[in-house]
Amino acid sequence: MRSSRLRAGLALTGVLALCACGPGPAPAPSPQAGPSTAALSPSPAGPSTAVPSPSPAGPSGTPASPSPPVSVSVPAREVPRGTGSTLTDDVNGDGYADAVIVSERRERNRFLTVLYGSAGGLDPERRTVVEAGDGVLWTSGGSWRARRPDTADLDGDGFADIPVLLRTEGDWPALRILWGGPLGPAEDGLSPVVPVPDAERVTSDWPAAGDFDGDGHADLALGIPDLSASGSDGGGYVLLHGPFGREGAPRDTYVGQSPRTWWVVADRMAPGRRNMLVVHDGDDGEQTGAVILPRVPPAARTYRLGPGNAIATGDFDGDGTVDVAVGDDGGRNDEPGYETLGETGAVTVHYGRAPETPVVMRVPRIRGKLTAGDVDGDGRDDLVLQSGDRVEVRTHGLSTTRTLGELPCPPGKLPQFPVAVRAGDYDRDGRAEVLLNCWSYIFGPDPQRWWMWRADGPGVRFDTTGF
Ligand SMILES: [Ca+2]
Ligand SMILES: [Ca+2]
Ligand SMILES: [Ca+2]
Ligand SMILES: [Ca+2]
Repeated sequence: MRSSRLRAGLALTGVLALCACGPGPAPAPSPQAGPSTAALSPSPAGPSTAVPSPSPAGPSGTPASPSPPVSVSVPAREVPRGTGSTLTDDVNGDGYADAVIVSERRERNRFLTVLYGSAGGLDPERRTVVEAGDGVLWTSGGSWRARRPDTADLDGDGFADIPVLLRTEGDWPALRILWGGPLGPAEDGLSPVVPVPDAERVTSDWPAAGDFDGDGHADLALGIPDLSASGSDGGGYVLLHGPFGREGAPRDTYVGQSPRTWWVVADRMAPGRRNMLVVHDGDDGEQTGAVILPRVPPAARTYRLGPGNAIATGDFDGDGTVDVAVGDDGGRNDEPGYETLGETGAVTVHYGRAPETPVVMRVPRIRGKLTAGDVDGDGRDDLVLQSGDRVEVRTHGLSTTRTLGELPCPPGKLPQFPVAVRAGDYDRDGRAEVLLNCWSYIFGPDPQRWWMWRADGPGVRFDTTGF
C-alpha cells in the first residue's frame, strides 16, 4: 500500500499529519483488494521494512552524501547484437522492441530482466538479467510501477535506457540509469546517481519517460509526493530534460506544482510528438483522482480525472489523439465502509478529442492495473484489464470483450492471480503481445510464472527458474 511509502516520506521530513489514516496500523487487506495494496504486509526483504534513516539534504535538496557506486552483474545469453534504432524500448538497438520486467526471488534481491524481441517474438532464453549487488530495486513493498519500468533513449546513442530506482544500504532510493547498448545492459552500464531536486522526497516512485518539451530528446518525470492531507504543501512533479550525460546529469530540470500528487504517468513516446503527463493523487488505499496535463509545464487546459488508481494511455478510438483510461484497481482503505468506499467498478475513458466528456465502461469486479496495446493490429489500442478472476481485452474501439483464456497460477501459500504487466509489438508484425504474470499480495511467488499472450496464435509460458 502506498501509505507505507508516504509514511516513510513523512518520517523523513518530520511532517506528522497524514490524511485519513488515523494513528493505527497500516490498513488491513480487503478481500477484493487489488495490486495497489501490495504492501499490506511488508515484504520480508523489501525496502519498506528497512526505511533508511534520513541524511541531511543540502539547500538544493540533493543528498548531502552521494550514494556509493553500484556494480551490476549481468548474465546474458543469446542477445542479438544491434547497431542502434529509434524505438524507445529497443535496449540492444536491433530494431525490435524489448520487454523489461522485474521479478522477485526469495533468496535474492529483485532483479530486472530484458527479454529481447525478434522476428519470432520474445523468447525467454534470449535475455539479460541485471542484479545490482547489494542494491535493491525499490518497490516500496510492491509498487506496481516498478514492475514495468519505462524505457527511453536518454543519452541519444540509439539504444534505449532503463531508469531505475535503486536503494543501497543506508541510503534513500536513488535514481540511476541502466544504459542500453549493442548487447543490452553491460556490467559497467549503471550510471551514478542522477541529481534530482529534493531527491529524498522525489525519488519515492519510478519515473515516467516522455518527450515533454518536444525537442526530440527523451525526458523523465517524477512525482513530488504531497505530504499534507489537504493537498496544500506544494506537491507536484519534476521534469528532468534530456539528453542525459553518462554521469547521469540531465540537461536541465523543471519543478512543477500540482497539489495532492504522489505519482506520475506519461503516454507512450512517438516521434515528433510531445508527451503529456498524468499527475495522480495520493491515496490511503482507496481510489483517488488525477489531473491530465496535456502540456508540461502547463500551457493549456488541464483536465481533472475521477477516482481510479489504474491508468493506461493509448489511442483507443484510432483518431490519432491520446486517450486516457482510468480504472478502479480494487484497492480500498480501512475506514468504515471500506468495502465500497471509493469503489467505481468501472473504467472511464477520457478521449483526446473530448476529454471533458468521458465514457464509462462498467466492469464487474474490476481489479488490478490496466495495460494498453494494439493486440489485433487494427490501428486502435486495446485495453487489457482484470474482471474478477478473468483477464480480458477490450478491442475494436473498446467495444468488444475477449478473454485471454486459461492462465493457471501454481498453487502457493498465498492466492495468486494472473495480471497483465505490459504489452508491445516485440515481433514487429503490427500486433502487440501481452506479458502477464502470476501475482500475489506480498513477496513472490517464487519462481514467478509468466505468459506471453498473442491475439493470433499460441502463447508462451515460462517461469523465472534459472534466470
Ligand atoms: Ca531489441
Ligand atoms: Ca541510450
Ligand atoms: Ca525533451
Ligand atoms: Ca486494436
